[in-house]
Amino acid sequence: MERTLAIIKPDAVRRNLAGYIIWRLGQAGFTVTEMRMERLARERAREFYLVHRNKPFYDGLVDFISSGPIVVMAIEKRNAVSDLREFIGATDPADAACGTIRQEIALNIQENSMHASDSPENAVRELAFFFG
Ligand code: 3AN
Repeated sequence: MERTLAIIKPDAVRRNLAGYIIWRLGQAGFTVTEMRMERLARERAREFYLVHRNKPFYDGLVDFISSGPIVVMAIEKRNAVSDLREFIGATDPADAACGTIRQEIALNIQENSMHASDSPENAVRELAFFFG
């Protein structure tokens, strides 16, 4: 079993899609072992996305992720990291494969509905960030 971090982003929570996403996760064989709704303070958001601090979209990303409640989840499955990345789809919903969450519900490259850790190392770091 592998663990990873998933976040339902503000655009999806705002549109009342959190329950649907959690249901889809269960159907796809992911187990949610911890879950919490919270609103990220800007400083926490800056820290979470620190790897992107030099990107042109950094400030917009921090504003967006702290703009409303998010749902943070610890997810468990065999190959959880890569399987969850596949489940959510490409960053830009225009490029996301059919049947992925982002293809189905994301609004644009920024408001893209879900986050998932992109490597086992980042999963460990991000799980510690939210769940200690
Ligand atoms: P992913 O979430 O697919 O791992 P990253 O790590 O490249 O994508 O980017 C982190 C987040 O930054 C994305 N989920 C998205 O919200 C935002 N982002 C990435 N690229 C852009 C962009 N070109 N314009 C605006 N926001 C972006």
